[in-house]
Formats: sequence, C-alpha cells, structure tokens
Amino acid sequence: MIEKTLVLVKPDGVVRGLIGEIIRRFEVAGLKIVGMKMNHITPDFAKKHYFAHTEKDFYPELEKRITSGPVIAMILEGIKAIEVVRKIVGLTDSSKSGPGTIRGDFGHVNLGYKGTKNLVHASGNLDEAKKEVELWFKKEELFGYKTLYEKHIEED
Ligand code: IDP
Ligand code: MG
Repeated sequence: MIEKTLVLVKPDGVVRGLIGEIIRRFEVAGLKIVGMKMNHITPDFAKKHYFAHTEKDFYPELEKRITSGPVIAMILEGIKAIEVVRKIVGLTDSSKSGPGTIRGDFGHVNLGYKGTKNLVHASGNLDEAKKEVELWFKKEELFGYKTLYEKHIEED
C-alpha cells in the first residue's frame, strides 16, 4: 500500500548541519519526496502537532525544543512508507536506537537533554500520518511525479 508520511528534521538536526544527511537516508531508501519546506513553528502549532503529548511531564521541554528554531518538514511517499520511515529513524530513545538508524548514529551527543533532542520526527501510524500531512501541508504544496525507478518498473 502506498502511503504518505510526515518527517521533520527538528531544530537540533538543523543546527547540527544534518539536513542533507537525514534527507539522503530517505532518498537512497527509495522514498519519494512529494512536499518539502522550512518552518519556524509557534507554541500553538506545536500543541496541535503534539496534541497527544501536551499533558506529559516532558511536554514543556519538547515544546521549547521544537519551537527553538526552524524545522525542515517533508512528506515522503512510498510502499509502507510510515513503517519504513520509522525503521530508518530508529527508536524514540536515541541510546536504545541501533546503529544504522538516524537517531542511533547521530543522537548520542544529545543524550544530556533527556531524550527530547532526537533529531527527527516521523508519523507513528496511519492515523497520525493522515492528520499530520493535513496539518503541515496544503493540497497545492504536494506534488505528484514519477521517479526514475517507477518509470523503469513501468517499462519492464
Ligand atoms: P517519537 O518521536 O519516536 O514518535 P513520541 O513518543 O511520539 O516519540 O514522543 C514525541 C517526542 O517527544 C519524541 O520524539 C521526543 O523528542 C520527546 N519525548 C518522548 N518521550 C520522552 C521522554 O520520556 N523524555 C523526553 N522527551 C521525550
Ligand atoms: Mg510519535
């Protein structure tokens, strides 16, 4: 099933100069970028995005971090994109995330921040993905096109 999912390079990823590296990992895995922009979100918007977490004890820290600077927001599309992207991102806690994952490879220097600075956000499931794609992107900000891989498959 072809799915769309939201990925954010969080402010800690942006200031560390990891935007390119993070995007590369999704691109080389064959995920298609169908929307992308830079945004500096407000506390109000953060509450919409993280509505499931606003009552948690770590929420103030999470809001402070996600609004501390611009994020790169992108919509990735592909077969089982939600699950595949989560696998590439790794576990929430960078210290438990395996090598080869974005958080496992780059998250360790941030461990002093109680796990909040884990570089990337990715939609957790289909329901979340649908809500997040709609929250972050207007219809006209999403683009349909065929990658070379898709064209090649069609020709086979
Ligand atoms: P996820 O980003 O892996 O889906 P969620 O449980 O949805 O993880 O939590 C959203 C974000 O909140 C995490 O990415 C992380 O930045 C932060 N967070 C989650 N749990 C904790 C915690 O126990 N301490 C500090 N920050 C946390
Ligand atoms: Mg989540």
